Amino acid sequence: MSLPGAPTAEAARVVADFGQQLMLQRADGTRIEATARGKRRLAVTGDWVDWIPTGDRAQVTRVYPRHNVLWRQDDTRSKTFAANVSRVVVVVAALPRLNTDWLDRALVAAAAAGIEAELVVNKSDLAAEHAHTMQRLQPYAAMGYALWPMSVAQGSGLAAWTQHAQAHVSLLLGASGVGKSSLLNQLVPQAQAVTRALSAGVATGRHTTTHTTWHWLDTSQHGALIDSPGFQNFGLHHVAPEALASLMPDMAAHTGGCRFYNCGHTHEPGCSVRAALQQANAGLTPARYASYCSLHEALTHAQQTARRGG
Ligand SMILES: Nc1nc2c(ncn2[C@@H]2O[C@H](COP(=O)(O)OP(=O)(O)OP(=O)(O)O)[C@@H](O)[C@H]2O)c(=O)[nH]1
Ligand SMILES: [Mg+2]
Ligand SMILES: [Zn+2]
Repeated sequence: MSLPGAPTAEAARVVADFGQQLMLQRADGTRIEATARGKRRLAVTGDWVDWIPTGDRAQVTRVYPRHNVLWRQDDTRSKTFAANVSRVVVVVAALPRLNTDWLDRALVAAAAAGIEAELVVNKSDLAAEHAHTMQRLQPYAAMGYALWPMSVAQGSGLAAWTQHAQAHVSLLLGASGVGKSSLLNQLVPQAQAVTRALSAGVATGRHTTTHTTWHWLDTSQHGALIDSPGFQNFGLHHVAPEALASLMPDMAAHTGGCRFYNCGHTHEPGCSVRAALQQANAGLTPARYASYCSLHEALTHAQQTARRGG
């Protein structure tokens, strides 16, 4: 991957992010623990950084410009997931049940970051629930997202995705318990990521994975998987409501003919999106349109709150 402001030979890649502490991997493959202070704290998994030795540790002195960065932002907090990835792999599963509001937000965040997204649909061994989930995901396939049904536990459907993943730096993103770390362990057994039965996680309200970590898929170090902790609330306050329709492919397909150039597609007369809703084959489902409207309202509210100064 070529970089803007190409890193020097001594630059290192952040391969794990523990908050103040980072793990860096140098060009020769060796790893060194690093401390990030002040603004350097902004370094996250996937970043290229410059560093200086301080005893047997490193201190980050510079974070290189990023190709891309995925993050979420709510009222009070912003959370950066990872930088310089080539794919966001949204992992969903037969269980826990698919939350389409969460999914829509994840896909919008990826689009806003300019990163292609695809969906792994895990736990096909839970046949009835999986079939139902695949059915609910059909609109997403129709709007162009690749769906990868599989059972990580049983190994079915894994081979094709594994081959495809070799060419990418994939950020695994998903709710707690969908099987992100299980998938990582299948492809990179030496990762030995901790996984945990759903009931245990739900009962304690904790997520099994607590840090975002980078794992090479092979010794040639082309492809990588980035495992991340599951979470529930996907704030999108960094996305302007006016940009939202362009970040949802099934909405964007119909925005060209609106009467007003700044149509919000919620109530305006002469709206070509709402006209498309009346057509059976337009590819925009009432559920996705409702999702757009509720997101649009939430983002408008967030924008107004920010303008009023919080
Ligand atoms: N039935 C079934 N269970 C699976 C499959 N893949 C993973 N699991 C189970 O799902 C549970 C959660 O898996 P994890 O890999 O820990 O989930 P995670 O997405 O990493 O969760 P967090 O780290 O909390 O975000 C574990 O008990 C796994 O054994 C599958 O294909 N089928
Ligand atoms: Mg995990
Ligand atoms: Zn419109």
